[in-house]
Amino acid sequence: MERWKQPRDVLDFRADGGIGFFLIPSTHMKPCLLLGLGVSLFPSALLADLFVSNFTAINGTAGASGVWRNQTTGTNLAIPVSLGQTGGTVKPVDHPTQPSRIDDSFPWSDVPPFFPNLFEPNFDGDFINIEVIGGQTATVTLNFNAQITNPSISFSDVDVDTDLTFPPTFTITAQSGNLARNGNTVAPTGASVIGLGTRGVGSIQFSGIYSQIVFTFAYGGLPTNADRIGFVVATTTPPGAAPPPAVVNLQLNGDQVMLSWPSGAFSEIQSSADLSPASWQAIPGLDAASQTSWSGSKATLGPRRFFRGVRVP
Ligand SMILES: [Ca+2]
Ligand SMILES: [Ca+2]
Ligand SMILES: [Ca+2]
Repeated sequence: MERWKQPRDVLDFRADGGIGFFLIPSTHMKPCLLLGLGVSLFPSALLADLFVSNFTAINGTAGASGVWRNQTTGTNLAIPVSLGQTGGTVKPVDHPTQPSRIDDSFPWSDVPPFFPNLFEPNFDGDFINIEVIGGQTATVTLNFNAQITNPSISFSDVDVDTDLTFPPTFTITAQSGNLARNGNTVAPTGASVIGLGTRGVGSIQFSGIYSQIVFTFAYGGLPTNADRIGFVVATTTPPGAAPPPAVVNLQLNGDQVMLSWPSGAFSEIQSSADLSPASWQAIPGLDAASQTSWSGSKATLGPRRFFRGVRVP
């Protein structure tokens, strides 16, 4: 049943040794988009359980943490969810006028004129309230610690001067409410919603399997102003076990150092003579995304060399 609660968010109504070759654990520098599935507009899954991000703690101004929750059965899962951000401020739960909500009380519910598709899904959940000063941009990362199929993210209270941008590897299939999309950038249309005026409210549907959602929150207002937005993530597919991270294998064969890795696991294989972060460089001439092996001579590589696989946007 759709409920006629207003998603009214008063938060913004204020003014607003020796010779050796080493492998380093591979790093994933971009969200793991593992698989693309063709799915159309906001599928109605009336019989499926709803799984949502359930935050249980605000960790200073930089982030929040919690677990996945089966909203249908009211059961928390033993799968952590974490949120980190740079460039903005996560508001505390005890802020007198602009709190984050982690007590599952925020009504992500439809109101006219966007009934019945302002938010999808509709449920009482959390509202992680992130503030960005005019002219600044925050980068928000949600780590799922699981494979999440076809997630949606719902937003409330997005200023008309705010852009929300997702990486080009993310596949967005739909948006609801008064949100409009240009490529992977979402912004309010300016159409009015009861209780919120022209501020953006609605959900964004992704297709595919994601272990992470990343977006930038850029507020183009004056530096004396700030925008605050809240959001929550949901899916109707049970969170799947996260796959083990891909690794680069190393073998020595005479003078040859031989590397191999799973097809498509990395966009670059990097090497370095030491572990200083600035020293890593992609192996020249190697397209790691389409190739699965590489070899080089120890004589050329020098007395010590480290290797790692990396995914970059
Ligand atoms: Ca919660
Ligand atoms: Ca709805
Ligand atoms: Ca706002």
